[in-house]
Amino acid sequence: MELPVLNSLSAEAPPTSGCSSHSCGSTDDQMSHLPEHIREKVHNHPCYSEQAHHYYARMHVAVAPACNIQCHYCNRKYDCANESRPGVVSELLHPDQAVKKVMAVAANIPQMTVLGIAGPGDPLANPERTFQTFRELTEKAPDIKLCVSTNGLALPENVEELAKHNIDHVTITINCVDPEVGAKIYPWIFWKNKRIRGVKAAEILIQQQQKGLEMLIERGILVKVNSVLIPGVNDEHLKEVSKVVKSKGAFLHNVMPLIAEAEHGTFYGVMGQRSPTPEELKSLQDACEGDMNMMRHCRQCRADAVGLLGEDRGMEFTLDKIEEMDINYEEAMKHRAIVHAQIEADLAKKEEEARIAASKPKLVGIDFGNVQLHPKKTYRPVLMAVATQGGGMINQHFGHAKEFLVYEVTQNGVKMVGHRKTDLYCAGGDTCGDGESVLAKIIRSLEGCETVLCSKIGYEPWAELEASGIQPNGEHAMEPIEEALRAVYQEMLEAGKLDAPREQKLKVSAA
Ligand code: CLF
Ligand code: SF4
Repeated sequence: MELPVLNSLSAEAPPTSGCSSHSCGSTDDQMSHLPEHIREKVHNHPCYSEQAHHYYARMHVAVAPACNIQCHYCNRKYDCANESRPGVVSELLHPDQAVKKVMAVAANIPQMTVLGIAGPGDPLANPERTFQTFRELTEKAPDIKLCVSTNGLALPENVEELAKHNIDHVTITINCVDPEVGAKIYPWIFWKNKRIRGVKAAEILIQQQQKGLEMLIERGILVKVNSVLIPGVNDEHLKEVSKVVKSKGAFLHNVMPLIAEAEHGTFYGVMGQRSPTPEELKSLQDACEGDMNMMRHCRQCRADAVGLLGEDRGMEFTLDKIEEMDINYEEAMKHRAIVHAQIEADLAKKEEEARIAASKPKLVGIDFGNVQLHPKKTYRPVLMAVATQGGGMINQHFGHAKEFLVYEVTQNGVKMVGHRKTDLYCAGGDTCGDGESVLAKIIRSLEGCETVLCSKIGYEPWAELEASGIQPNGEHAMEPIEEALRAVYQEMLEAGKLDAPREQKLKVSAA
């Protein structure tokens, strides 16, 4: 059968449907407009709700070694780049080992709500192993949500089976809807026992992805679309992808930066294809946001990640350690239910406080106290970095942070826009062998941010940050992140710092 050309999908797209919020799950407010049945599905999923990612954890089990396509950004000795940062999967698991591991993690990390299968290959290219794992977990750990991430090639034939296992969340990696673009990303696919190359391969893959997406939506399964932003290949095209998947009812779009290093041995890495800058990523996410709910808190997890997004506790749960654990899952479930109820009570309290604050009359979106605002004036947005260990609080020492969350604060409110990974300052301080100190690298990673909030910071990094035009701030230790950021924005406003564009550019002086 001849396959339709899919590069004009948006012209034929049906009217848009689904959630109209710009950033689902970003704040209490953005969650509150969702219909109850959707809210129920996303409120404790750390990837589908930005708020939940501060409180709830996920884990992946690496049960799926094979893949049915080749992406130019993947080397299968490493984790699946759909859903992971490069790094060898520590242990490939059989389904029974995976089930044991999930129960051990869920008993020891009661905040764990979601089990995802995301590699190291494609879960649906390994359907027996994937579905055996889901089947056993549905029976033995019924309080855990199941999640899967796929390239979509084998999706249509597996949709029924996914629905049977009560899987509410599916991620499809869709990097293009135009086969000409696809041919630059996928050298081949394995389809009906044959290797197919070039535009034809991309055409089949796109058709399968779109068909799978439609079938999942028809069955009420929430779909998140991941796209890898590859500068010069699909950067402009991803706006079209966003429009198309939204028009079909996808819930969330997650545009992730390409990771391409020569040492990973990927085609792009070896060919010197560059990754996007944080500014390029944010600008594309902003452009797509008009059409779609955007995910901005993705950490490109390993295929065997364990813990809150951004942390990896996998080494606490290696097979030999699990063997020694004595797990009573009945008891663990009771404890998990208590912990979840506490988190929900805290979140409900925050939601109520936000609702009361929002109902108070004010000139603009945030409380500016006694500051007189010019009614027609727009005050500039400010990027602020935060060191946190979770719980939605500013609760991490600058020197202990392996990543900083980045928020954009405007007169209309606070929005998480990304994160920046760093080297650990306290573990180093010496040069990294390339003439640049760890501190200088951290400062460079914070480019664009005007302030960094943390629970504590030493004298040396304080001075270097200040000299580089980034204001360190330890005054809001142990405060909720959004409240603290609003307070800092208000201080800047009162000091008249938001009237003119930011003049100071980053000057990294620490060498
Ligand atoms: Fe895993 Fe993916 Fe499910 Fe989340 S991860 S299968 S939806 S449970 Fe989440 Fe990790 Fe980003 Fe994936 S932060 S890479 S989006
Ligand atoms: Fe690698 Fe995932 Fe692409 Fe398969 S789908 S080639 S595992 S990145």
